[in-house]
Amino acid sequence: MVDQKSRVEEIKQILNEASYRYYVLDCPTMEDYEYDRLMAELIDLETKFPELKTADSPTNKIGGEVLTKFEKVIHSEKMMSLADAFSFEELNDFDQRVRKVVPEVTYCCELKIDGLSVSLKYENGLLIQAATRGNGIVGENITSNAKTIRSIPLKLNHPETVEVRGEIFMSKETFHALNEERALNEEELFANCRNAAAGSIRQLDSKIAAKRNLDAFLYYYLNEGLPTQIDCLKYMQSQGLKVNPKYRHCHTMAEVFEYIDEIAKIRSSLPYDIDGVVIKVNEKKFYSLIGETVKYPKWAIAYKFPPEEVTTKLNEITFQVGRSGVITPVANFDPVFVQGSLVSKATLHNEDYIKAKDIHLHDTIVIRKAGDVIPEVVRPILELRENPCEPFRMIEVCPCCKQPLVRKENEVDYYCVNENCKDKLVNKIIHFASKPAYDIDTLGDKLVLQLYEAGYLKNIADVFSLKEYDHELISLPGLGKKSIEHLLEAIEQSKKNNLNRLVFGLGIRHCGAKISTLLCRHFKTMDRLMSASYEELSAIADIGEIIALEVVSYFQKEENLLLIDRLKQFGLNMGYETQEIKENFFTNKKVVLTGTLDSMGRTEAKALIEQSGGSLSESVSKNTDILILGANPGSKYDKAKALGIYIMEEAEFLSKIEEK
Ligand code: 1X8
Repeated sequence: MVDQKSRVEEIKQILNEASYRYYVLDCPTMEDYEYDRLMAELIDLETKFPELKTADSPTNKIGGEVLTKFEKVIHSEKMMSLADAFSFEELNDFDQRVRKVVPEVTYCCELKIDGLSVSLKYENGLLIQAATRGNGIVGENITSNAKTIRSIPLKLNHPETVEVRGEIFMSKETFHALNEERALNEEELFANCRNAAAGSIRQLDSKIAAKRNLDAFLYYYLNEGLPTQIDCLKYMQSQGLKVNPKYRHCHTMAEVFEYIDEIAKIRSSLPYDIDGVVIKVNEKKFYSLIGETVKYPKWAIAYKFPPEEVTTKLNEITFQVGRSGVITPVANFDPVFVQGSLVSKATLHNEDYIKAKDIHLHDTIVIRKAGDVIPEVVRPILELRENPCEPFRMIEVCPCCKQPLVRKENEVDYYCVNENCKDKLVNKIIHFASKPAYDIDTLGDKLVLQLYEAGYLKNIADVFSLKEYDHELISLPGLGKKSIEHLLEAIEQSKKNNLNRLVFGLGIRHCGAKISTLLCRHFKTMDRLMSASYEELSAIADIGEIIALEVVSYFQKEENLLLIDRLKQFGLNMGYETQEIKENFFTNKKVVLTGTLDSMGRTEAKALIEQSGGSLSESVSKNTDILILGANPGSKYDKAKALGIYIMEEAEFLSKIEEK
């Protein structure tokens, strides 16, 4: 036993040292097979003698714990976000604000890693807890997953009780490999490194998280005692914590700008994604003097790089036919990576847009992500245009049914006005079945197209006659007995839907989900809505003349009346029921929301509170009953705390709504 104990200690030390050299210092000193062999021996010894397994054993890095959910963790100190700056001018403003308080500061500049923030707690040198940022006040306990990250030491070099904070991320290489594997398995791809890292750290099975090869850089050291940020970074390194080496001590803004310019040049060649540079006052003694807002410290700022622009070749402009018949030109280009994801198409909106940007076929074009998500064509590079060809010409016939297109007066869009155009009909049915409309989730886009092509679906009402063909449907490729049963059951169930879903699903022009609900709340039944006059409609708050005209004209058309008649015969709910509100937690309560919620937007939260008999107000006062706390809360949080108002987090809000 004594022998085994010393052997375990020996292997642990060798493996931990090897890991540190490999993952923290980026300087491997041991062959993989040697590492694996020692690891296997250690697993074997720990299985035979479980009492020899310790918290810092490298076998923890393999994962093993499977959770049912992540527990909440209240951060001992709020995890703040950073104020953003998008120009050097804004950085100069920051510098002036700082120097007004303390003229003699220097700055520590670091890379801003595009991952997810983490807090690590070490007790007497042992990692005891890892938590996500969450809303800054409450995060999730991700200890078992964080322990599998090989650059996060389970034990510090010198025993100490301390909290450190940093960023968990996935390298570009790991991200591409993971997506390749997912593509092979026909799994949904991650859009970028950050999403892949976030998805991996939220795995309940730590063995899966362990395989994702996550990494981490640490950048905050929450112990007092070290006078500067640079000292903290150096000390963290000496403790075995992984610190990004590209930090720099800058004494003037000119030096800061030089640093930013240098980083911008090497950004794309870094093995991980960064989205900017963090500039922190270096001298920690000034932090309390400079202070903080409720959201972020005033002694630090994040300079965000302008959106990454890449060039590619425009190969083709194709055209899509929307459910209203609107024709949308789409740029098809050589696939390129933009801000971490591969794109090959972008909307060109309409003819005017293409002409204004002077985009020609086969141009070299500049692409970027608008709002960081949707790719857009910024401009063509005119200097690279080869043998100038004809400028873009809009098509004159529908790409689907070949009928002539119509450009309506005062509109930029062209329309296919053929009511029997296949793409139009298919897209109408897809819209009807979609989640925000009639929400028949088993009836997805591909199935709608398949059922249309097989002759079973021509319009919305045909969805409800599918059950008459159940025996025939089974013979369609890819459809089994079970899936048909599920589909037909979901269709039957959907008939109980409230009227607002049907009205939205009809696809009346300008009637989105919100307007449809407004109309139904007012008229209560389909019959009353159908017979509403233009005057009645336009008298409703938020219903303008254009919408009123569209509604009246929709219900004047013979084919629409026939469609609704058929839907009635199929037994669809034609009424809008507002449930009697049962007395519940929110009844007559004045609620305020601060920050953003993960699961819904403000409008939806408002609707839920109102449906529960409560009301949502903008600001906190002594009359406020409840504050709902979202991510990045504002000053409302501090005010509510000071007034002793009941504060609930998103999880509690959701469970209270559920209870109701
Ligand atoms: C966020 C980040 C910080 C740093 C790097 N990457 C981030 N994403 C850094 O300080 N080097 S600081 C920070 C924050 O305070 N929210």
